[in-house]
Amino acid sequence: MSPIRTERHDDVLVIISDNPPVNALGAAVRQGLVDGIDQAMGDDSIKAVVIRCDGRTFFAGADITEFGKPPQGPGLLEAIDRMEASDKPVVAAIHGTALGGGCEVALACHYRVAVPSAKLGLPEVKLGLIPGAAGTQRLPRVVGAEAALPMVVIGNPISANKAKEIGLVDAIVGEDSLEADAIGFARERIGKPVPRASEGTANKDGVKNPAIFDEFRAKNGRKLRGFDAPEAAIQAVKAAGEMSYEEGVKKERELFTGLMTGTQSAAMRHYFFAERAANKIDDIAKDTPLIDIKKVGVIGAGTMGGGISMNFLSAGIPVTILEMEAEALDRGIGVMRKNYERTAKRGRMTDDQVEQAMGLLTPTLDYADLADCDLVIEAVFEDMDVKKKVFATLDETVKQGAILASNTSYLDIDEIATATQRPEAVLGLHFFSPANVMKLLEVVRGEKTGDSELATVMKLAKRIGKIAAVSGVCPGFIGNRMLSPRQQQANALIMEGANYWEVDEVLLDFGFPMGPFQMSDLAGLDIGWHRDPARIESIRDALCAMDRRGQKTGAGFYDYDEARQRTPSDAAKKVIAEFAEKQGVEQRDIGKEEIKERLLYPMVNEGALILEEGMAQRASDIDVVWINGYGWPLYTGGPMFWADTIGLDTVVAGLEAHRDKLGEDFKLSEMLTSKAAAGEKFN
Ligand code: 3H9
Repeated sequence: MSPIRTERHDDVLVIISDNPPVNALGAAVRQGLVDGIDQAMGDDSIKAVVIRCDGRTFFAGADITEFGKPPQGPGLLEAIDRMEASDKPVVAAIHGTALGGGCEVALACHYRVAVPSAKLGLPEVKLGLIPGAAGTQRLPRVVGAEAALPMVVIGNPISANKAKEIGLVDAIVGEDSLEADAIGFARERIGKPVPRASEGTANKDGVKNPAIFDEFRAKNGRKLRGFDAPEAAIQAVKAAGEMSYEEGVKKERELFTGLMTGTQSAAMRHYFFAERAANKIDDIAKDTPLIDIKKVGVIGAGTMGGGISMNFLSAGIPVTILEMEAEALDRGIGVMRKNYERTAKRGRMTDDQVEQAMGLLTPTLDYADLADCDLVIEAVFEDMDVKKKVFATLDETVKQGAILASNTSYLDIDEIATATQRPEAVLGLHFFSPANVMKLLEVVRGEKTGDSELATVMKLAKRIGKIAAVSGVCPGFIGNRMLSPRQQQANALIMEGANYWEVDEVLLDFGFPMGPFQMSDLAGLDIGWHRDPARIESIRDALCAMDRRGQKTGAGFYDYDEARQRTPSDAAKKVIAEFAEKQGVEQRDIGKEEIKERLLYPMVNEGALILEEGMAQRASDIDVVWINGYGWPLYTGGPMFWADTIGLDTVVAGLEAHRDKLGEDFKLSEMLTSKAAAGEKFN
């Protein structure tokens, strides 16, 4: 049965798509649209057309699962060009999200009406693409190049009201009367000449002021670094002003096809599905009952506890926050308020919303106040004894049925659970700092963690805007466990003579936002330092002894100027060489290729070990963790997808070549070697 049906309302034909969950524009939908338009064109008694969708949203885009497969049925552009060609007015009636191909459908309609809650956008760039059904050519002709640029190049959707403001939407209609209002709107346009987006001239703003393209590049350069699609998107929007519509569409097609066949888009499409898969737990029944989370307790009002609390407050969930001392409690709450106020100052929150969020916060010094919480998260000092004491107290005070979570980044959740009489209630919720900003939530599943508890936190993660991935209990879980061999190799490499700034550069060039030595300088080299300048057991000790303690002292591995710009330091390089000599390590020249292989291949190997041990459900979960928690570049698809791209045999050969440098504890993953030998991939 076709997902498209039509309904007559006197002289107006309503074409309706019912293709759950998001009305993606697959082959059957495209065919149905063509048939619907043909029906309207072939029937003189039909004077106008409305296109709308059933379910939760207007078309949310092309069907991404069709990408990379042989095309079937009419192309999207062909289907929507027929709508625009019609002399009878065609109205898009938009609710939910009109995204990508869905927004292109709307643009090919002569008019667009939307409910206030609707959103419109061209997010193709987030899949490493640009719009491929004339979106880059129609949108600027309707709203101008300047307004089109952020929509096409950054890809964030805009609200219906904003769309009305820039001329993308013609009318805002009733939230509950979309169809009737759209039919009324269409009827008023019967017999009048129809406006066609392809004939619009708003794009000339980019011709009058061509500087807008370079200004846009300059303003967003950092955000777009390394990605191919945004530059193609800029070129397509620019072309809309310089070329005829037909030529512009050809140019768009060329750019689109180039991106579609490249590795970046494959990686980003992989990530799209990976993020959604990561929220699913294979061995838990879909109908597992969930625990209603109405109130959350957080233990610790430090940076972490405060940040964690803000996630819930922002989502409208009341939080009781506990500290040991009134002073620390006040300080923590002050910091939270300041963070919210800063967000408000930047226009991303209203003052009312700040008060609303802070109004949901209850400070306390008394564990008894946590008794009726449905979820308690501790964010106290990383020490097993301290954590166990906290959990024993929670076991005594918090109601049965509540979830008891630890924010530990490496401690054994199963051991923590032994401090309670209810290990099924215990799990890990590893937030990343700053916890109110970072997207990743590593959910640690203990041996005895209950299904309801686990399913509940996965659902809750979405509610608070986090991207969750499940890890089993192992030291460092997925993320930190894989960071460890990289850090170990970074340290080994500089001992062996690699320039530390080149180690950083290799990771920056790869697409990470920061290298390990920049990171150490930023964090401060004296974190956990024993403070005895005479005791030199590591490069860090040697640098701290010289008062090179990182950015805050103006020098660490690098030298820093007033503007905190870094330059490599000969002094630091000498310290490293001297320390290596003292340790009997001979230094040599090490090239960037070796640095890259030794930093990244052991991470892939560790990821494979994690899979082999069943600590991650799927390779793509590992990609989700590294992209969202550690800055692994999205356009490579994450460590496991990247390994698939370069070939697992290449990774194994590299690991074998460097094996004597990978440390005594290095263990080559059997899964990795056997997959490499069989020519298989992780994903
Ligand atoms: C495009 O349009 C190219 C054209 O310019 C050119 C063509 C020539 N296709 O996200 P959710 C699935 S590119 C296939 O959890 P939400 C999704 O995998 C496209 N499947 O829901 C999930 O499946 P499952 C441009 C899709 O309510 C289920 O639907 N458009 C697609 O949190 C529910 O999704 C986009 O990039 C799709 N297009 O969010 C928009 N979209 O249940 C992509 C979703 O098996 N989509 N699925 O895991 C989204 O941003 C969100 O899905 C949306 C809903 C905001 C719509």
